[in-house]
Amino acid sequence: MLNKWLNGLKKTHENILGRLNALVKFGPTISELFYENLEEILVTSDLGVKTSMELVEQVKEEVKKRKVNDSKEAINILRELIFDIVKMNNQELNISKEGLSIYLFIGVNGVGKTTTIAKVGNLLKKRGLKVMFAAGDTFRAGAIEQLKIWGENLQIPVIAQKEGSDPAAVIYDSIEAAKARGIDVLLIDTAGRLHNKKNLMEEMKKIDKVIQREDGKKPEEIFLVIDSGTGQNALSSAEEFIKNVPDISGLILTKLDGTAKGGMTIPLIKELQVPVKFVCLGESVKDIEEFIPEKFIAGILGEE
Ligand SMILES: Nc1nc2c(ncn2[C@@H]2O[C@H](COP(=O)(O)OP(=O)(O)O)[C@@H](O)[C@H]2O)c(=O)[nH]1
Ligand SMILES: [Mg+2]
Repeated sequence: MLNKWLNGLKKTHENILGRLNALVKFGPTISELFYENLEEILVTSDLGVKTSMELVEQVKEEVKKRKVNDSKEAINILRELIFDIVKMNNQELNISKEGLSIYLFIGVNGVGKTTTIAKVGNLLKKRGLKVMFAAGDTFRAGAIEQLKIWGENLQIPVIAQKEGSDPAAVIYDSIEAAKARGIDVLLIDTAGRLHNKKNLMEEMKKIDKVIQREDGKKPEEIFLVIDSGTGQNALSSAEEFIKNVPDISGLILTKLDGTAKGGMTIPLIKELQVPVKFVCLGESVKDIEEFIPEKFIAGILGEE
């Protein structure tokens, strides 16, 4: 299980831990240069300027307090401080005790929404839940087809209409069908285009209205799917989304396997106050993990 994390986060691990180890080798005792280099490593590992500076300041304080002068010790302190940030994350899924739960997936085109729906659907099905997909991204024919193929492979029913049809109508259909068939979790794909904010908000309002009317409550989860490869840009993009869709309940980070920028997870958790619920560590349907802080830390900073 930990192997999956180590493999999936290999590039980030090599980027951060590789350079931290080199730093310790280069100067076994703590100096001003050590802190400068440390900050540089954190910033260029996509922890963001703000979080990096704060972390270095905290390391300095702790080093003083604990009367440490070994740079290896300082790195251990850094590890504790990073763990303090990520352990605030609560990855538990919201699921209604009775009746239908609705999970809505939003995010920029190409980040991995449709693939992630397949992964989460498969995971929930394995846990014994009855799941269904709704092809709410009616903007591209490819997206509908892609979800149908996943549905066939995973033997999960898919509710879809033609390309260009109204997403709200597909969602309406899917809620009706899910209720009729006693489905536990309905996973809804969306086009979620951010490059046109007004469009996104209008679409979200419409979707929200249909769900409220048909299901009588808010979705149990609104997941913002984020491509980890976008590094620091992901933070500002996520902030935009949250401003426009304040009910976002969880983040899902995709493509961590393909990037050295996994450090972005840390400022994301710290700044957004929205938990990371899942991380995706590859393209196959099994490459998804609940975000477990201990495993994430071991994945990027190695096992203690
Ligand atoms: N390596 C890797 N590729 C991924 C991951 N998640 C999605 N992809 C790929 O990213 C591409 C876009 O995914 P898709 O689900 O169509 O994105 P959408 O437009 O947001 O629905 C596809 O080629 C996926 O196979 C992941 O965790 N790791
Ligand atoms: Mg899609």
